[in-house]
Amino acid sequence: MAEVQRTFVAIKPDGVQRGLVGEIVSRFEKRGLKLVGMKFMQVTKELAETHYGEHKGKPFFEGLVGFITSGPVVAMVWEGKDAIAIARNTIGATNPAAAAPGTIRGDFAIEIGRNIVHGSDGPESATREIGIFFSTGELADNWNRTVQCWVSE
Ligand code: D4T
Repeated sequence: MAEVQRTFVAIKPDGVQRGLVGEIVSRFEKRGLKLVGMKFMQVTKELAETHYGEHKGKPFFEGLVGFITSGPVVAMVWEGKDAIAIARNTIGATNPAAAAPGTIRGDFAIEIGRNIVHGSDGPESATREIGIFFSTGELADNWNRTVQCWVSE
């Protein structure tokens, strides 16, 4: 039986600027995940450097921090069975040039520095990223998604 997980997903500044917020949120809703957190926010340099800490020192790090702080993002937490892998395969490969059609990146992006959405890559990063972006009180998990019985057995 798959484990119920939470994952952190963010629509990056390019996704917001391109008017793709509704489209992207809709894909996670339609897939069957439950929304437990969402906010429209400006990422500070400090938050960006913490979030992308594993990439510090890499050649693309400064550009990545500059990009993610260049405009507002939509930060979200989605919950469901195997939510981390499901969100990742809804998003598609990191490099949109290699992302399958039907995935968000495969449908809306063409290069890695403008890949419009982020999704946690494992349970540890999901916990870490949710903790960086949300306080406990900002998560609204005391609701039943009534269609859930039609999504999961
Ligand atoms: P994010 O974190 O944005 O969801 O991307 P991934 O989890 O799919 O991929 P990642 O951590 O390896 O990369 C983080 C972020 O850095 C950008 N990037 C990455 C880049 O601009 N150039 C590069 O060469 C790489 C490897 C894209 C995503």
